Amino acid sequence: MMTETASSKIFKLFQKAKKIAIFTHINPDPDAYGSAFGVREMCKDMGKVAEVFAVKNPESYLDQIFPLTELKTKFSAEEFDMAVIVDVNALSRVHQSFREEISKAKTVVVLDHHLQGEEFTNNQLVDTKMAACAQLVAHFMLDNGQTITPKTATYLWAGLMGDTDRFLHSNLSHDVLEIGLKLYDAGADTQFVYDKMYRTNSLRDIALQRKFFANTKFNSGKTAGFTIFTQKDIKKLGIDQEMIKKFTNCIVQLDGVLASFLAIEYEANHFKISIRTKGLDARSFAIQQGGGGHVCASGFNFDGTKKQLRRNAKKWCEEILKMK
Ligand SMILES: [Mn+2]
Repeated sequence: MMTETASSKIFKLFQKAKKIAIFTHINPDPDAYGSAFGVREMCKDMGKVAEVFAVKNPESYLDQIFPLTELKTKFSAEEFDMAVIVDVNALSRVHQSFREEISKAKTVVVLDHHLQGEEFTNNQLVDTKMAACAQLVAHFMLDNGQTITPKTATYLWAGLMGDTDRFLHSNLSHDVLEIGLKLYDAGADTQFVYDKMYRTNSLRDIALQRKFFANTKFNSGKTAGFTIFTQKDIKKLGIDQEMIKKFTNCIVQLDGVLASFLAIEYEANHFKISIRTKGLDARSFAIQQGGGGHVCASGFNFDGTKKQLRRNAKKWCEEILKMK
């Protein structure tokens, strides 16, 4: 639990600033956007000028939940009093086009729930016990006497659902449910979020899911699986990376499967690997590979060809099963 003093100290910075720029990590997910737009709404309700800066991925369900047409892409530090970075605690994971200007910002604040970070600002509110950054933002608002409007509650709910996958992951806690209840009571449009995130399966989604299983290789015991999506696959399906991530959990959810890897090629020979596990320490494994994350959901990067990736993947499937 965050200390009261850290929270109120950071909140004072929000009170002082008039124009606030909000950032998040590259390839934003529901928690990234949910936290960013949640903070934006809080700032607006406080009478501030606030903008979210991000480079969005191609059209996906995220465009239907969040007002992504309002995203700003050109940031100039001198036009703002403060830069707030949510759901990421490393400047290297913020889009490259913003980094230089962020380093010139008068005040930088980080609101996050990841363990690994770079010390680039003292104004950090980081709590790794939070399942989602949106959960931390909700606490931040409530602890500092801010009313969560239905609009803000909906954004934060989407973030909370994204990072817990509707209370599915082992990051579920009393506090997650309590904050969920508070967002519900604050008027979060839970059905709207569920419809956009989980209930809308297009024919393209079904084709993608079929391709997902077709692209998955299992170890001999069928206890670990590995799925690769190359840029070629992605182009052929007419989709974007974010749409694939919707199915990240589908392999580990299979009976008997304890671990799954999903590799998505973002640039030529640059893959992002997502690990999902049941009762195995995915986080330690990811850290060994230079990545990070949570115990049951984590990730790392891999640079190399698909062939090299395949070879490594076989090894990873065996190694992760030992991560008890
Ligand atoms: Mn998050």
